[in-house]
Order: sequence, then C-alpha cells, then structure tokens
Amino acid sequence: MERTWRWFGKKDKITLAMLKQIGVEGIVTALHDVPLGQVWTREAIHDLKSYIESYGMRWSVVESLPVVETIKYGGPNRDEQIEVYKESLRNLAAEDIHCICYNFMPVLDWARTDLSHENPNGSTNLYFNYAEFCYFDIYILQREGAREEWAKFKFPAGVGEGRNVLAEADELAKTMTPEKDHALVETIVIKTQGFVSGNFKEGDKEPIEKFRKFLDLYKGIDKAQLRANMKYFLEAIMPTCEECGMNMCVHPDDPPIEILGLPRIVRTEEDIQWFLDAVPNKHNGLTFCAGSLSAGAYNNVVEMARKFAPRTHFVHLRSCHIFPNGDFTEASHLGGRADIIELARIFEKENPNLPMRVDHGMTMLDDDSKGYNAGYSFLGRMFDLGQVQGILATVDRELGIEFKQPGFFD
Ligand code: DNO
Repeated sequence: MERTWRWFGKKDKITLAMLKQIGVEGIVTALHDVPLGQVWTREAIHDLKSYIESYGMRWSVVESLPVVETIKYGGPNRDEQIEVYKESLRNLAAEDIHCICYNFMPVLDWARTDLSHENPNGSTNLYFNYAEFCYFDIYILQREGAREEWAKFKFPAGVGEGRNVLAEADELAKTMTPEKDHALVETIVIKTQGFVSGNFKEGDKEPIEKFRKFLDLYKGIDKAQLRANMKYFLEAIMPTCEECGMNMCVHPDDPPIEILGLPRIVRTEEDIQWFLDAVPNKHNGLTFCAGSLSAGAYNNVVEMARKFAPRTHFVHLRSCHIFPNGDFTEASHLGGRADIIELARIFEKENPNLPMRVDHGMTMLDDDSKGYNAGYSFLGRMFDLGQVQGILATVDRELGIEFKQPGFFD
C-alpha cells in the first residue's frame, strides 16, 4: 500500500520535511481554510498540491471534502450544495487528485470522552467511556428523551455484561464540577471536531447551544431517511465521478454506535453492504477505517476487509481494544481487535498501490508539549508507521511483492 500521512496543511506543526524523513510517500489533506459549503477552487488546490510536490510527495487523498449538514438531513438547499460539491470534485480531478474521503455522520464527525487516557507504559491514547458520554448527553446537553434512551441502552453481546450506564452517569453527576463539565464539552465538541468538521471551532462561545441547533436539524430523520439522503447524494454525484475518474470513499461512523438519538448508517457489515448495493458504481466505495470498525464488538474486521476490499479505495490502519465493560481505547497497531497484519495481507493482495495511512497514534515522549491535534501526534504515529512498515515488508515478501522503503538506499 502507498504510505500516506494525514497532514493539516501549511499551518501543521508537523512539516513535510519531517514526513519525508520517515518514509511518507503520499499526503492526505484538505483545504482546511475554505469555509463549509464553498467551492474548492482549482487555484487553491493547485497551490497546495505544488507545495506538497515540492517536497517530493504527492497529494494522494482528500480527507475530507465535507458533506454539509443540509445534504445529510435533506435540507432545502441540498441540490445547490450538491452542485458546489460537484464543482470541487471537478477542480480536484483537474489537478489529478482522484480519491475523496468523506463521512455521512450527522452533526459529530467522531467522538471520544478522553483525549489523554494513560496507557500502562505512560504514553496516552484516546478513550471512549459510555458513562461519561451518557452524562454529557443527559446532564450537559439535556437532550429531550436522552434519559429514556439510555435506560434502554444495551451493549452488544460479549461486552458490558451487567453494566448500567445510566446509573453510572447518575453517580458521576454527583462528582462533576463546572470545570469538569467544561473539559468534557471541550473534548466532545471542540477538540475532536474543531480541526476536522467545520461545524465547531476553537473559541466557539456557546458550543452547547450550537450543538443543540445542529441536533434539531435531524428531528424526524430516522435511519431509513438518512440512507435515502445518502443514496440521493451519491446518485447525484456519480455521473461527475465517472466523468472525471473520482473515487468516493465514505468513512465509517466513529464510534460505530448510535449516539445522541441520531441515526448512523455506516457502522456494520450490513450498513456497508447496503450503501455499496444502493449505488452499485465502483466510484462509490469505502474508506476501510479498521479503527472505527474495530470499536464495534459486532464487527469482524478481517471478514469485512475480505468482503469489501474490492470496493475499498483508501485504508486507515488503526486498532481498538474494547474493555470487558464495553469502553474502548486505541490499541497498539500490533494489537487490539483489528488484526492489522491480516488486513495488510488482504489489502496488499488486492492492490499494492492502495493509499493507506496510520491513524490516531499514541501521544508519547514529548508529543504532549507540541499541541498537536487530538490523536494526530508525531512520534506516536511515526512509531505506528514504523510498525506498519515492518508488517508490509514481511507480508510483501510472503506475497512476492517488491517492497520499497522510501527514503533509503536499498
Ligand atoms: C478522525 C477522523 C475523521 C475522518 C472523517 C472523514 O480522526 O477519522 O475526522 O477524517 O470523518 O470524513
């Protein structure tokens, strides 16, 4: 697979020169400064692309070209926004960029409750605690119907047996303070979303009010309706994708559970099969995010990779560990539920040129002092990339594929 790296543009504290030294071949990025819903102009794309190329790398994948909420909930100006999307696709293709990672998650792009949960070795990782999320929903967001929903909440078979998340959240409420509430809001609404989603920004004055307004947009939108809206969007853009050779690859919902009363439609094998069949065009494909999928106890990630490899255009290698109580954290790239060794075998066999990036590394050594985006450390991800390079070298030898380690005299 092509070794790529998610880089957040010229303002990223991790520079392209650093990436060149650690064997990165391709860059995964976006025009982060363009406001949601505006066309990405050919000039702006060209500018960033030339900058990347001046370091001897290519712009391999766009992550993300955001799908604005109105397209997701089917708002009044969705057709207009679909036209904007198509224009950006054409401009990207004109600059020879042909792979787009996007998501179809309402409101939240991804969710965690703790961004620096300590590992046994002293490094930290991202963490999702159901009780804290439930507390956020009921006590901070005060979402209508939340308590009733959490009272019915059930973990999938095999995890969280006997756990009462609602009772834990009520217990937690007795120890929470305004400072702790603030920290949880920062984690769930700002620090995880601010650098990726465009819905929320660092410095937002009233994030919870804003959050409630977004949630309101989805009143009455159930799973079937969200599916219909995704199909509508994909059908509308497919002719453009055909015309300009653009591969669309949806990112699975992270975490792959239904949250905040919102429908989520890219969580399971059945979901993925559904959207691939609904729009049976090879340009309609998947970002195989092993991390997101492995956070769902019902997902057999290796089986899913075998099944969906032919429609996978981009791979995120990362693995989650689910604790017996159902909470999950990011595991090492050599451990956890995802079995990255087997995934590498499957995807190398399918297409050795498939772009792949490591995802969500630990925060280790002096990463913490650098102020990197949550989950996007330098040393932690470099460590992961080293592990993945080792896996690829081994798997390639098994498969008789030539292994190249960029940046070295062999
Ligand atoms: C988080 C990422 C997501 C992902 C988008 C794709 O770390 O995996 O933000 O990039 O959901 O649209």
